[in-house]
Amino acid sequence: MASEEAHTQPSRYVGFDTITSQIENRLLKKGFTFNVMVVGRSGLGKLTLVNTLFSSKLADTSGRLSAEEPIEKTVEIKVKLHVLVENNVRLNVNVIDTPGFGDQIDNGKCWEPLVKYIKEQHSQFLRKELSALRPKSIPDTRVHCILYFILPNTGNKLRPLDLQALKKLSEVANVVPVIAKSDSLTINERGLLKRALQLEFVKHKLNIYPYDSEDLFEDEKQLNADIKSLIPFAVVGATQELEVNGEVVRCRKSKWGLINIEDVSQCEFVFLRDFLTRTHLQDLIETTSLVHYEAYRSKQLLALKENANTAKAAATASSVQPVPGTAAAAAKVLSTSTNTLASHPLQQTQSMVNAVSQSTMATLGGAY
Ligand SMILES: Nc1nc2c(ncn2[C@@H]2O[C@H](COP(=O)(O)OP(=O)(O)OP(=O)(O)O)[C@@H](O)[C@H]2O)c(=O)[nH]1
Ligand SMILES: [Mg+2]
Repeated sequence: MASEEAHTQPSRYVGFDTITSQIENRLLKKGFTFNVMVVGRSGLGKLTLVNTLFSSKLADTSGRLSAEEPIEKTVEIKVKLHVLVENNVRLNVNVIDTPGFGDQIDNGKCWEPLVKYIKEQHSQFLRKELSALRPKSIPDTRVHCILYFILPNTGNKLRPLDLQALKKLSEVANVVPVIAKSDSLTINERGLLKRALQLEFVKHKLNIYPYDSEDLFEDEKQLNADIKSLIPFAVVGATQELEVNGEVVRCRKSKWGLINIEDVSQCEFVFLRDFLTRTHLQDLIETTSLVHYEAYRSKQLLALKENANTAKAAATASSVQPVPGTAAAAAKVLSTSTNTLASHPLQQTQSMVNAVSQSTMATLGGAY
Protein backbone atom coordinates (compact mmCIF):
# COMPACT_ATOMS: atom_id res chain seq x y z
CA MET A 1 0.00 0.00 0.00
CA ALA A 2 1.47 3.34 -1.04
CA SER A 3 1.33 6.27 1.36
CA GLU A 4 1.48 9.91 0.36
CA GLU A 5 2.69 12.88 2.34
CA ALA A 6 1.41 16.42 1.88
CA HIS A 7 2.52 19.44 3.91
CA THR A 8 -0.46 21.65 4.66
CA GLN A 9 -0.69 24.84 6.64
CA PRO A 10 -4.10 24.87 8.43
CA SER A 11 -6.17 27.87 7.38
CA ARG A 12 -7.14 28.52 11.05
CA TYR A 13 -5.40 27.95 14.33
CA VAL A 14 -6.00 24.34 15.35
CA GLY A 15 -4.00 24.29 18.56
CA PHE A 16 -1.89 21.14 18.31
CA ASP A 17 1.22 23.22 18.93
CA THR A 18 0.20 23.09 22.60
CA ILE A 19 1.28 19.45 22.70
CA THR A 20 4.65 20.50 24.12
CA SER A 21 3.00 22.29 27.05
CA GLN A 22 0.59 19.36 27.51
CA ILE A 23 3.59 17.04 27.80
CA GLU A 24 5.30 19.50 30.12
CA ASN A 25 2.24 19.70 32.40
CA ARG A 26 1.97 15.94 32.59
CA LEU A 27 5.68 15.58 33.35
CA LEU A 28 5.57 18.31 35.97
CA LYS A 29 2.73 16.51 37.76
CA LYS A 30 4.60 13.21 37.70
CA GLY A 31 7.95 14.66 38.75
CA PHE A 32 11.34 13.22 37.88
CA THR A 33 13.49 10.61 39.53
CA PHE A 34 17.27 10.69 39.54
CA ASN A 35 19.24 7.90 41.21
CA VAL A 36 22.87 8.72 41.88
CA MET A 37 25.37 6.33 43.44
CA VAL A 38 28.61 7.53 45.05
CA VAL A 39 31.56 5.15 44.93
CA GLY A 40 35.22 5.31 45.88
CA ARG A 41 37.73 4.95 48.65
CA SER A 42 36.87 5.71 52.21
CA GLY A 43 36.69 9.31 53.39
CA LEU A 44 37.06 10.94 49.96
CA GLY A 45 34.17 13.32 50.52
CA LYS A 46 31.50 11.32 48.64
CA LEU A 47 28.56 12.41 50.69
CA THR A 48 29.81 15.96 51.12
CA LEU A 49 29.92 16.36 47.33
CA VAL A 50 26.38 15.04 46.82
CA ASN A 51 25.12 17.50 49.41
CA THR A 52 27.06 20.26 47.67
CA LEU A 53 25.71 19.29 44.24
CA PHE A 54 22.07 19.59 45.21
CA SER A 55 22.61 22.51 47.60
CA SER A 56 20.82 20.57 50.28
CA LYS A 57 21.61 18.37 53.20
CA LEU A 58 20.62 15.22 51.33
CA ALA A 59 22.39 12.98 53.76
CA ASP A 60 24.17 13.13 57.06
CA THR A 61 27.79 13.57 56.33
CA SER A 62 30.90 13.88 58.32
CA GLY A 63 31.33 17.45 57.11
CA ARG A 64 32.57 18.43 60.55
CA LEU A 65 32.52 21.93 61.90
CA SER A 66 35.33 21.18 64.34
CA ALA A 67 38.31 18.81 64.25
CA GLU A 68 37.09 17.17 67.48
CA GLU A 69 33.91 15.82 65.86
CA PRO A 70 34.27 12.14 64.88
CA ILE A 71 34.29 11.19 61.19
CA GLU A 72 31.23 9.11 60.28
CA LYS A 73 31.84 6.21 57.95
CA THR A 74 29.38 4.73 55.48
CA VAL A 75 29.44 1.00 56.22
CA GLU A 76 26.67 -0.45 54.03
CA ILE A 77 24.75 0.42 50.84
CA LYS A 78 22.13 2.92 51.91
CA VAL A 79 19.49 4.63 49.78
CA LYS A 80 17.98 7.88 50.88
CA LEU A 81 15.21 9.67 48.98
CA HIS A 82 15.04 13.44 48.91
CA VAL A 83 12.38 15.43 47.16
CA LEU A 84 13.70 18.71 45.79
CA VAL A 85 11.47 21.37 44.30
CA GLU A 86 12.68 24.16 42.05
CA ASN A 87 10.29 26.41 40.08
CA ASN A 88 7.46 23.82 40.00
CA VAL A 89 9.78 20.98 39.01
CA ARG A 90 9.86 18.13 41.49
CA LEU A 91 13.00 16.04 41.45
CA ASN A 92 13.14 12.88 43.53
CA VAL A 93 16.82 12.33 44.16
CA ASN A 94 17.80 8.94 45.50
CA VAL A 95 21.33 8.99 46.87
CA ILE A 96 22.83 5.52 46.96
CA ASP A 97 25.66 5.77 49.42
CA THR A 98 28.18 2.95 49.42
CA PRO A 99 30.88 1.87 51.89
CA GLY A 100 34.30 3.31 51.04
CA PHE A 101 36.68 0.99 49.22
CA GLY A 102 39.80 0.01 51.09
CA ASP A 103 38.12 -0.64 54.43
CA GLN A 104 37.98 -4.39 54.15
CA ILE A 105 40.91 -6.73 54.82
CA ASP A 106 40.53 -8.13 51.31
CA ASN A 107 39.57 -5.32 48.93
CA GLY A 108 39.97 -7.61 45.95
CA LYS A 109 36.46 -7.39 44.55
CA CYS A 110 34.87 -4.64 46.58
CA TRP A 111 32.89 -3.43 43.55
CA GLU A 112 30.97 -6.73 43.32
CA PRO A 113 28.18 -5.82 45.78
CA LEU A 114 27.69 -2.60 43.81
CA VAL A 115 27.42 -4.36 40.45
CA LYS A 116 25.02 -6.83 42.07
CA TYR A 117 22.91 -3.97 43.43
CA ILE A 118 22.73 -2.31 39.99
CA LYS A 119 21.72 -5.55 38.28
CA GLU A 120 19.12 -6.24 40.94
CA GLN A 121 17.43 -2.94 40.10
CA HIS A 122 17.39 -3.92 36.42
CA SER A 123 16.00 -7.32 37.32
CA GLN A 124 13.20 -5.83 39.44
CA PHE A 125 12.27 -3.45 36.63
CA LEU A 126 12.21 -6.28 34.09
CA ARG A 127 9.99 -8.45 36.29
CA LYS A 128 7.49 -5.62 36.68
CA GLU A 129 7.61 -4.88 32.96
CA LEU A 130 6.90 -8.52 32.10
CA SER A 131 4.15 -9.12 34.64
CA ALA A 132 0.70 -9.53 33.09
CA LEU A 133 -0.84 -6.86 35.33
CA ARG A 134 2.00 -4.39 35.19
CA PRO A 135 1.62 -1.01 36.87
CA LYS A 136 0.96 2.03 34.69
CA SER A 137 4.26 3.51 35.68
CA ILE A 138 7.03 1.35 37.07
CA PRO A 139 8.98 2.93 39.92
CA ASP A 140 12.48 3.55 38.62
CA THR A 141 15.21 2.45 41.03
CA ARG A 142 17.82 1.90 38.30
CA VAL A 143 21.12 3.69 38.93
CA HIS A 144 21.31 6.65 36.54
CA CYS A 145 24.76 7.87 37.45
CA ILE A 146 27.77 6.67 39.40
CA LEU A 147 30.06 9.38 40.72
CA TYR A 148 33.38 7.60 41.05
CA PHE A 149 35.88 9.27 43.41
CA ILE A 150 39.60 9.00 42.63
CA LEU A 151 42.28 9.83 45.21
CA PRO A 152 44.08 13.10 44.51
CA ASN A 153 47.49 11.52 45.17
CA THR A 154 47.67 8.54 42.84
CA GLY A 155 51.18 9.18 41.52
CA ASN A 156 49.58 10.12 38.18
CA LYS A 157 48.40 6.54 37.66
CA LEU A 158 45.11 4.76 37.93
CA ARG A 159 45.45 2.31 40.83
CA PRO A 160 44.61 -1.33 40.01
CA LEU A 161 41.61 -1.34 42.35
CA ASP A 162 40.17 1.79 40.67
CA LEU A 163 40.89 0.41 37.22
CA GLN A 164 39.03 -2.84 37.93
CA ALA A 165 36.15 -1.09 39.65
CA LEU A 166 35.78 1.48 36.85
CA LYS A 167 35.83 -1.29 34.26
CA LYS A 168 33.15 -3.38 35.95
CA LEU A 169 30.90 -0.49 36.92
CA SER A 170 31.04 1.18 33.51
CA GLU A 171 29.73 -2.05 31.97
CA VAL A 172 26.45 -1.67 33.87
CA ALA A 173 25.92 2.05 34.47
CA ASN A 174 26.90 5.61 33.49
CA VAL A 175 30.15 6.31 35.31
CA VAL A 176 31.46 9.84 35.86
CA PRO A 177 34.89 9.91 37.54
CA VAL A 178 36.00 12.85 39.68
CA ILE A 179 39.29 13.74 41.36
CA ALA A 180 38.27 14.03 45.00
CA LYS A 181 39.52 16.65 47.45
CA SER A 182 41.37 18.45 44.69
CA ASP A 183 42.12 21.31 47.08
CA SER A 184 45.10 19.20 48.14
CA LEU A 185 46.68 19.66 44.67
CA THR A 186 48.30 22.68 43.05
CA ILE A 187 46.78 23.78 39.73
CA ASN A 188 49.81 22.32 37.98
CA GLU A 189 49.56 18.94 39.77
CA ARG A 190 45.85 18.86 39.05
CA GLY A 191 46.43 19.34 35.32
CA LEU A 192 49.08 16.61 35.22
CA LEU A 193 46.90 14.13 37.12
CA LYS A 194 43.88 14.84 34.94
CA ARG A 195 45.85 14.35 31.72
CA ALA A 196 47.43 11.13 33.03
CA LEU A 197 44.04 9.72 34.06
CA GLN A 198 42.49 10.64 30.70
CA LEU A 199 45.26 8.69 28.95
CA GLU A 200 44.66 5.73 31.25
CA PHE A 201 40.93 5.77 30.44
CA VAL A 202 41.75 5.58 26.75
CA LYS A 203 44.52 3.00 27.17
CA HIS A 204 42.26 0.65 29.13
CA LYS A 205 39.24 1.37 26.91
CA LEU A 206 37.07 2.40 29.83
CA ASN A 207 33.53 3.21 28.79
CA ILE A 208 33.20 6.53 30.57
CA TYR A 209 29.98 8.58 30.25
CA PRO A 210 29.00 10.53 28.05
CA TYR A 211 29.06 8.10 25.13
CA ASP A 212 29.64 8.84 21.46
CA SER A 213 26.68 8.20 19.26
CA GLU A 214 25.83 8.74 15.63
CA ASP A 215 22.35 9.91 16.68
CA LEU A 216 23.69 13.06 18.30
CA PHE A 217 23.42 16.47 16.64
CA GLU A 218 26.61 18.42 15.92
CA ASP A 219 26.15 20.79 18.88
CA GLU A 220 25.59 17.81 21.21
CA LYS A 221 28.74 16.13 19.90
CA GLN A 222 30.70 19.33 20.55
CA LEU A 223 29.27 19.64 24.07
CA ASN A 224 30.22 16.04 24.86
CA ALA A 225 33.73 16.58 23.50
CA ASP A 226 34.12 19.65 25.75
CA ILE A 227 32.90 17.68 28.74
CA LYS A 228 35.22 14.77 27.98
CA SER A 229 38.16 17.14 28.04
CA LEU A 230 37.17 18.04 31.63
CA ILE A 231 36.61 14.50 32.92
CA PRO A 232 37.70 13.58 35.58
CA PHE A 233 36.40 16.79 37.16
CA ALA A 234 38.71 18.06 39.90
CA VAL A 235 36.20 18.80 42.65
CA VAL A 236 36.02 20.17 46.15
CA GLY A 237 32.99 19.58 48.32
CA ALA A 238 31.73 22.13 50.84
CA THR A 239 28.41 22.75 52.47
CA GLN A 240 29.42 25.70 54.59
CA GLU A 241 28.25 29.14 53.45
CA LEU A 242 30.26 32.27 54.16
CA GLU A 243 30.08 35.88 53.11
CA VAL A 244 32.96 36.91 50.87
CA ASN A 245 33.09 40.50 49.59
CA GLY A 246 29.41 40.95 50.37
CA GLU A 247 28.40 37.74 48.57
CA VAL A 248 27.33 34.47 50.19
CA VAL A 249 29.40 31.60 48.75
CA ARG A 250 29.95 27.97 49.55
CA CYS A 251 33.49 27.34 50.62
CA ARG A 252 35.97 25.26 52.56
CA LYS A 253 37.73 27.23 55.21
CA SER A 254 41.02 26.14 56.67
CA LYS A 255 43.67 27.83 58.79
CA TRP A 256 45.61 28.88 55.71
CA GLY A 257 42.79 30.13 53.55
CA LEU A 258 39.44 29.82 51.93
CA ILE A 259 38.36 27.91 48.82
CA ASN A 260 35.33 29.23 47.05
CA ILE A 261 34.03 26.10 45.33
CA GLU A 262 31.87 28.11 42.96
CA ASP A 263 34.88 29.92 41.54
CA VAL A 264 35.99 28.01 38.41
CA SER A 265 39.55 29.24 38.80
CA GLN A 266 39.75 27.32 42.10
CA CYS A 267 38.05 24.01 41.30
CA GLU A 268 35.78 22.34 38.73
CA PHE A 269 32.76 21.77 40.93
CA VAL A 270 30.63 24.17 38.87
CA PHE A 271 31.40 22.27 35.63
CA LEU A 272 30.36 18.99 37.23
CA ARG A 273 27.15 20.49 38.62
CA ASP A 274 26.20 22.05 35.28
CA PHE A 275 26.94 18.81 33.47
CA LEU A 276 24.90 16.63 35.85
CA THR A 277 21.94 18.88 36.42
CA ARG A 278 21.76 21.47 33.64
CA THR A 279 22.84 19.68 30.47
CA HIS A 280 22.83 15.88 30.98
CA LEU A 281 20.26 15.01 33.66
CA GLN A 282 17.70 13.76 31.15
CA ASP A 283 20.36 12.04 29.05
CA LEU A 284 21.70 10.15 32.08
CA ILE A 285 18.21 8.82 32.82
CA GLU A 286 17.53 7.99 29.17
CA THR A 287 20.91 6.33 28.58
CA THR A 288 20.40 4.13 31.64
CA SER A 289 17.19 2.88 30.12
CA LEU A 290 18.22 2.69 26.46
CA VAL A 291 21.77 1.40 26.86
CA HIS A 292 22.38 -0.32 30.20
CA TYR A 293 18.91 -1.63 31.03
CA GLU A 294 18.33 -2.61 27.40
CA ALA A 295 21.56 -4.65 27.34
CA TYR A 296 20.52 -6.41 30.55
CA ARG A 297 16.97 -7.00 29.30
CA SER A 298 17.92 -8.46 25.94
CA LYS A 299 20.57 -10.70 27.53
CA GLN A 300 18.06 -12.07 30.04
CA LEU A 301 15.32 -12.61 27.47
CA LEU A 302 17.68 -14.32 25.04
CA ALA A 303 18.96 -16.59 27.81
CA LEU A 304 15.38 -17.34 28.75
CA LYS A 305 14.47 -18.22 25.18
CA GLU A 306 17.49 -20.47 24.93
CA ASN A 307 16.57 -22.22 28.19
CA ALA A 308 13.04 -22.60 26.96
CA ASN A 309 14.21 -24.16 23.69
CA THR A 310 16.43 -26.62 25.53
CA ALA A 311 13.62 -27.52 27.92
CA LYS A 312 11.20 -27.88 25.01
CA ALA A 313 13.53 -30.26 23.24
CA ALA A 314 13.84 -32.30 26.44
CA ALA A 315 10.07 -32.30 26.99
CA THR A 316 9.40 -33.40 23.41
CA ALA A 317 11.96 -36.16 23.71
CA SER A 318 10.33 -37.56 26.84
CA SER A 319 6.75 -36.66 25.67
CA VAL A 320 5.97 -35.33 29.14
CA GLN A 321 3.55 -32.42 29.57
CA PRO A 322 5.53 -29.42 30.89
CA VAL A 323 4.62 -28.01 34.30
CA PRO A 324 2.88 -24.60 33.99
CA GLY A 325 5.10 -21.64 34.87
CA THR A 326 8.35 -23.39 33.92
CA ALA A 327 10.72 -22.68 31.06
CA ALA A 328 9.38 -25.76 29.27
CA ALA A 329 5.84 -24.38 29.47
CA ALA A 330 7.03 -21.06 28.07
CA ALA A 331 8.79 -22.92 25.26
CA LYS A 332 5.62 -24.79 24.38
CA VAL A 333 3.60 -21.57 24.25
CA LEU A 334 6.32 -19.80 22.31
CA SER A 335 6.40 -22.49 19.65
CA THR A 336 2.61 -22.82 19.48
CA SER A 337 2.14 -19.09 19.24
CA THR A 338 4.55 -18.77 16.33
CA ASN A 339 2.41 -21.29 14.44
CA THR A 340 -1.02 -19.91 15.28
CA LEU A 341 -0.42 -16.26 16.11
CA ALA A 342 -2.00 -15.16 12.85
CA SER A 343 -5.34 -16.85 13.61
CA HIS A 344 -5.79 -15.63 17.25
CA PRO A 345 -3.27 -12.83 17.69
CA LEU A 346 -4.58 -11.30 20.93
CA GLN A 347 -5.21 -14.52 22.83
CA GLN A 348 -1.96 -16.05 21.71
CA THR A 349 0.12 -12.99 22.52
CA GLN A 350 -1.41 -12.69 25.98
CA SER A 351 -0.81 -16.35 26.86
CA MET A 352 2.71 -16.15 25.47
CA VAL A 353 3.49 -13.08 27.58
CA ASN A 354 2.00 -14.74 30.67
CA ALA A 355 4.01 -17.91 30.21
CA VAL A 356 7.24 -16.06 29.47
CA SER A 357 6.62 -13.74 32.39
CA GLN A 358 6.04 -16.62 34.83
CA SER A 359 9.10 -18.52 33.80
CA THR A 360 11.15 -15.29 33.61
CA MET A 361 10.30 -14.60 37.22
CA ALA A 362 11.43 -18.07 38.17
CA THR A 363 14.65 -17.70 36.17
CA LEU A 364 15.38 -14.09 37.14
CA GLY A 365 15.00 -14.95 40.80
CA GLY A 366 18.27 -16.81 40.64
CA ALA A 367 20.03 -14.63 38.05
CA TYR A 368 23.76 -13.88 38.56
N1 LIG B 1 39.98 18.91 52.03
C1 LIG B 1 38.79 18.44 51.71
N2 LIG B 1 38.07 17.75 52.61
C2 LIG B 1 36.85 17.29 52.26
C3 LIG B 1 36.31 17.48 50.95
N3 LIG B 1 35.09 16.92 50.91
C4 LIG B 1 34.86 16.38 52.11
N4 LIG B 1 35.89 16.59 52.93
C5 LIG B 1 36.05 16.15 54.32
O1 LIG B 1 36.37 14.77 54.32
C6 LIG B 1 35.75 14.09 55.41
C7 LIG B 1 34.90 12.91 54.91
O2 LIG B 1 33.79 13.39 54.17
P1 LIG B 1 32.57 12.44 53.75
O3 LIG B 1 31.73 13.24 52.82
O4 LIG B 1 31.89 11.87 54.92
O5 LIG B 1 33.36 11.31 53.01
P2 LIG B 1 32.86 9.86 52.51
O6 LIG B 1 33.60 9.58 51.28
O7 LIG B 1 31.37 9.85 52.42
O8 LIG B 1 33.38 8.96 53.72
P3 LIG B 1 33.08 7.37 53.98
O9 LIG B 1 31.60 7.23 54.06
O10 LIG B 1 33.78 7.11 55.27
O11 LIG B 1 33.69 6.60 52.86
C8 LIG B 1 34.94 15.18 56.14
O12 LIG B 1 35.69 15.67 57.22
C9 LIG B 1 34.73 16.24 55.08
O13 LIG B 1 34.55 17.55 55.62
C10 LIG B 1 37.12 18.21 50.02
O14 LIG B 1 36.75 18.42 48.85
N5 LIG B 1 38.35 18.64 50.44
MG1 LIG C 1 30.09 8.37 53.23
